[in-house]
Amino acid sequence: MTLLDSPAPTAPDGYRFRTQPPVGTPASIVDWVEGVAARTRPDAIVWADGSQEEFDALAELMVSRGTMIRLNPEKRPNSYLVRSNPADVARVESRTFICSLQREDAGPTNNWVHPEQMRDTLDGLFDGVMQGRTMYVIPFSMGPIGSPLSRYGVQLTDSPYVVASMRIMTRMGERALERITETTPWVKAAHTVGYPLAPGQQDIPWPSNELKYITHFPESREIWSYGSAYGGNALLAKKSFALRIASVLAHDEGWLAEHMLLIKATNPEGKEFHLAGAFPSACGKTNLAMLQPTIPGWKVETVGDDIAWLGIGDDGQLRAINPEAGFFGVAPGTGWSTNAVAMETIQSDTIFTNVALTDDGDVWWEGATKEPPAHLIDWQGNDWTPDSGRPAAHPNSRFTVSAANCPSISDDWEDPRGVAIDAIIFGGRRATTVPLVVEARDWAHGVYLGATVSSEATAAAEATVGTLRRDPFAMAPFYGYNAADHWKHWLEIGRRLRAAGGKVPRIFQVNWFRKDANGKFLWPGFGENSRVLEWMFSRIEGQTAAKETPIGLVPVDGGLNTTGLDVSSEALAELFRLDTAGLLSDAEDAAAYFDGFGERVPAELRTEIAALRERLAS
Ligand code: O2Y
Ligand code: MN
Repeated sequence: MTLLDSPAPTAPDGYRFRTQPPVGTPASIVDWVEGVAARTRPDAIVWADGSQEEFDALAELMVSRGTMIRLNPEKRPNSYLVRSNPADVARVESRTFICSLQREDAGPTNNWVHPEQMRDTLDGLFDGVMQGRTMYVIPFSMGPIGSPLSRYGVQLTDSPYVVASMRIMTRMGERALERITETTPWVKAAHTVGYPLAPGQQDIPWPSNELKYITHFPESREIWSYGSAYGGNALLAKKSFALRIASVLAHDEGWLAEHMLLIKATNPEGKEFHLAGAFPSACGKTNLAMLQPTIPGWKVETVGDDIAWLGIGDDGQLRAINPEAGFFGVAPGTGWSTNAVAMETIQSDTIFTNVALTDDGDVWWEGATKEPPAHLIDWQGNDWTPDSGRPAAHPNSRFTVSAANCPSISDDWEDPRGVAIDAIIFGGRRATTVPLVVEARDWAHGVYLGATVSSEATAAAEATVGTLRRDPFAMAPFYGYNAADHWKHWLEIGRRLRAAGGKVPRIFQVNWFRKDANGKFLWPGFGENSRVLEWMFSRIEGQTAAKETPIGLVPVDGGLNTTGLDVSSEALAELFRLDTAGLLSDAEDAAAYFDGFGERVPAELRTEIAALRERLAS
């Protein structure tokens, strides 16, 4: 098929999708679209323009196919519920591949297949895979349109759900395409649900394939995804582009693509601080991104909830943008008492995936309210009551919503220059050993803290819940290259920041999840985490002394603001107790983890471990 004979797909209400490339579309894009169409043989091609009318027509189409349920407009205006195939509910790390020319360039955190071998496999899988379907062309910008820090991509997909989600998660369509000229670099991202339709074959609400491949070609900056329509597997702008491919671009071009939230905190005197924070999946990242401080006079606003691109600005400062335009947040656990900002954000204009449906056409999930409704339709479409003995919503069920809907969105969240970063934090989920907060001794120590992030697994990752895994920089599932080279890159960025003469961000480690001997959390978390932010910013301002310990700087006695806090002095002491044996064993575990990266581990990080062990031993 050529683009010129692409028929118009049927759309409800007489809406006419755009079936031809807009005038001025670079030939490189048209040629690529033609090439993929020739291989995948869709029935039609649609050039997504990103308009509200197009979104509404797609939603209508999906409602008519049973893919989407329109929620009660009085309860949840312009919002939809989607139920995925129960075998397609999360990112699949075991099926995610980095296909660099050299295995060592992918490193031990990644599945690796030689690009030629993977291309052979994909050739077979993509042959005719879009028959009976429409292929949508989605030009998109990661980052505010026109920002020098933004980058561009074009995703092809046969999933209207992906198109609708990409409209929320990115700046896509006409406004992005206008920015791509013949000389603009752009990333190729091809996606299929892997479920072609024979002539006359009835479609199903969530087409997907048991076999899945989420593949990345770092040298040619390409992404090919097969078999899943869910989240990170299918919305290729997010983890695949903004982290895996962007981490390679960033390494080559001298910036950072990180799995980090971005917030602005304002103190009672009106001074603003910007913070970037890396947290493994399911470590309270969205809650921190939307934190409501409990301490008087403080304000926290959201710049980004998941990904940050950071570079050294003309002013010598580390500056960051949120490359995304929306949130793809975990629903369970999000409630008025835990994250009221998120609850307000998703009152309208939201796509919910795999949550439960209430009898009055609204949505519910575990933690949305204290008491569950007496009856629901669960995420698989079955009747559910509180005594059903199973969750009503899938643990990895999601809301997809525009960041602009967020009441705590910061006025500078789309600043094309990025926000100037004052502090970087590395979080994890550790029941023991890791204190509530530690300030790094210097940049290299901070990089060590980043490289040794660890967390106990939860639902978003494919691991047994509770097992500990090292998750350097919270990037383990998202590296597009060898993680050890990333640590080296961070050390280099530190050197360049010092040379640039701007302020060098301070680095901190936090752990909200330490437990007592009875398994009870020692720290209340949520809004009370503002106390930890307050301590960090008073450190940056030089207003608070800190206590030197073998693992870094911690608050002096009374240094953390505990006024009005319901935490016993014993619990506070335990939150900062240095368990020397545990810390030594942790350092040994980190050294063994580094050994898996062989010679690529920067010497500075080996030195950090040796110095840490020495300090702990003495
Ligand atoms: O399961 C998925 O496909 C989504 S995973 C995800 C989504 C939003 C933000 N972060 C994550 C993550 O796993 O880090
Ligand atoms: Mn994430």
